[in-house]
Amino acid sequence: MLKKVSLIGAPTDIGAGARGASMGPEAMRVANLGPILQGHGLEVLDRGNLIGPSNPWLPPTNGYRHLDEVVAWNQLVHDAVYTELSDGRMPILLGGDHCLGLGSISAVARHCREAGKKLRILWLDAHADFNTNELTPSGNIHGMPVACLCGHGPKELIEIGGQVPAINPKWVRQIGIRSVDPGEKKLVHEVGLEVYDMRYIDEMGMRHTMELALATMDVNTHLHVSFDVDFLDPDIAPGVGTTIPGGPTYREAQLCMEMIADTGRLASLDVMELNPALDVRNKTAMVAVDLIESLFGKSTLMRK
Ligand code: HAR
Ligand code: MN
Ligand code: MN
Ligand code: MN
Repeated sequence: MLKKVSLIGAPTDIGAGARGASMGPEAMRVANLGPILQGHGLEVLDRGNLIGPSNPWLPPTNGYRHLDEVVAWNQLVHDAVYTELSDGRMPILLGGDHCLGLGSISAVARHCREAGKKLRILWLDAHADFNTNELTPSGNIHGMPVACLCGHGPKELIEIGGQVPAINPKWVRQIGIRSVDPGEKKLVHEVGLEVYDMRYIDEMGMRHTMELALATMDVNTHLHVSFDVDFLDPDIAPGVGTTIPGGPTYREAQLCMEMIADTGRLASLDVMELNPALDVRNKTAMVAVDLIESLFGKSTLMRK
């Protein structure tokens, strides 16, 4: 069966602490994402870019920076992702900062609810993105989407998917985490999020980590991957707004993607936080495209 995918550009840095993620979608296109996926036998439609409010670059109010604009962008993303899923196509959201994971995953959760599918979410990130307006050190909403999805956040945001909470924290596995704020860490423990942090990956290895993170999936599972490019070690991925040292190497990241591909359950994807203003000759975009190829089954394996 021909797999149909749709690229959705969301050119905004509305939830971020640095400008530039708004250029992410175009950098992914320049790195040839569409044609490369076609080369792997996928039918690729580029839906172009969503058009939302510009970034007024204001300080936070009530612990949120640009809340109204973040709501507007997430509503646009929700509707676009939901439309593709309803059409039987796999949405690939090209961010844009990670606040948009809320719009994307709330749409995926709605689709799964209606289709009677079991949802699993892999959150690949250096950060837990589980802040609230009271816990956040910055007010930047890209540090809050997982909390919002789990029902901790402002009404306008948490209601976007039509049900509060949009997801159960038990559906989430976070991988690569190495920067969590003190209050955020407490809340992550309270809700019982399954987190494979870098210490775990260092000690147990990526293979064992992914075996656990991908367990409990079955033929009825919709697997969503939310790939924050700052998941990767800054040595291979400098083009992000919030680099944190000590991330997965190129080989570890490849194995992670290959093991996801092996499940055959990938059904939606976000590629977030790519910041071309901070990149070096688009190399982070090229690494991201290379890893996405692995996610769709490119393999360096010799064995049959
Ligand atoms: N935890 C910090 C904050 O909330 C930094 C969040 C950075 N988030 C991202 N996305 N880059 O993962 O301000
Ligand atoms: Mn479906
Ligand atoms: Mn993130
Ligand atoms: Mn991050």
